[in-house]
Amino acid sequence: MLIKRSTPHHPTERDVTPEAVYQDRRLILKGLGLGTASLAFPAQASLLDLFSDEKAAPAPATKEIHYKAAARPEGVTLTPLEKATTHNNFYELGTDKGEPARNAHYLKPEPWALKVEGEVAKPFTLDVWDLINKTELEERIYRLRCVEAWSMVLPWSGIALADLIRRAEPTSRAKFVAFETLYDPEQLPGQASSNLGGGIDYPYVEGLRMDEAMHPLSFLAMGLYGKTLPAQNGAPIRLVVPWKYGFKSIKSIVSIRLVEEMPPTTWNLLAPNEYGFYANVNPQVDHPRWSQASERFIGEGGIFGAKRQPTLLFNGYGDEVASLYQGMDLRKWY
Ligand SMILES: Nc1nc2c(c(=O)[nH]1)N[C@H]1C(S)=C(S)[C@@H](COP(=O)(O)O)O[C@H]1N2
Ligand SMILES: [Mo]
Repeated sequence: MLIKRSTPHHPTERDVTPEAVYQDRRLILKGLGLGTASLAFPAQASLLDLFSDEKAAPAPATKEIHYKAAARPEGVTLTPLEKATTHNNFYELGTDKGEPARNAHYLKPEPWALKVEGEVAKPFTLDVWDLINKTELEERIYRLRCVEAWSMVLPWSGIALADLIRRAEPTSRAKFVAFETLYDPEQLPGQASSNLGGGIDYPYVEGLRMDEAMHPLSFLAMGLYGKTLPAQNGAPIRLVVPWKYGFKSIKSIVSIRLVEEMPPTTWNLLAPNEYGFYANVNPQVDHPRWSQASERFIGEGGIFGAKRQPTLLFNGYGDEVASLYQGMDLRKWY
């Protein structure tokens, strides 16, 4: 269902997806009635949202993939597939958590061309389905921490980002990597509607410093739970950078461009004081409008019952990645 929201706006990630507010509104609406309550909440979160059917998600159309399964780490609870595919941020398919699943059918991930270009000796265009069908993908169990203070742990399959970049032979001028999501409003209707897509200037873009991109943890995922990615999770290929806030993990990528200068990134463009280029998970650096000290783990059950746990520096991957930021003031380079 396409819901009309009142005015175009420049959201911040939490403004348009306020789970806590959503719950509060329900309670307040019961007590106060619609008219008064509507003034108290962000205009873009229409009251109609309250009555949308969160369960109407079509089954994701995915295929079996060939991958080397990872050992399931002991004492780690995985987020169920059902949660990972119905609680999404993919604003091109809608800004509410349930909308990407409901609008997933718009995106046609097959065929899919991905370019690796820019400051490289050997630029190439890849058919992502070739990669999926002809490679044994590797499975990685990664924590993903959203800037909105919820987290998931999921088994992704794919390849190291560095593998793909190396094939293009970066030149010495390559200092950063710029990523771009597909721009096609027919497949990603939020790109054509500020009501649906949150008024972001699309295509969604992201970036990493070269050493971050080449780090063995940086991963291009083409599978989730042993099947190709559901559209709402960024089919057919998306980034997963597990030590950074989720917004760095750009979905449905069509271009990976090696560049000399730090590239623009979507959330930094929208609200530079709230979202930096680095976006390393850090419990000591709060978002200007909320604490990052703890998070809700999305496991069984809904987000409201979700277990609160402390946020870990670099999302728990500090042993592997802290050296990348030696000597940098992480309060300044948030
Ligand atoms: N193209 C694109 N990529 C995106 C987003 C988006 O809106 N558009 N949202 C980001 C955010 S904020 C998060 S938390 C993760 C969520 O990934 P998931 O839905 O697979 O959990 O995707 C990221 N990648
Ligand atoms: Mo996020």
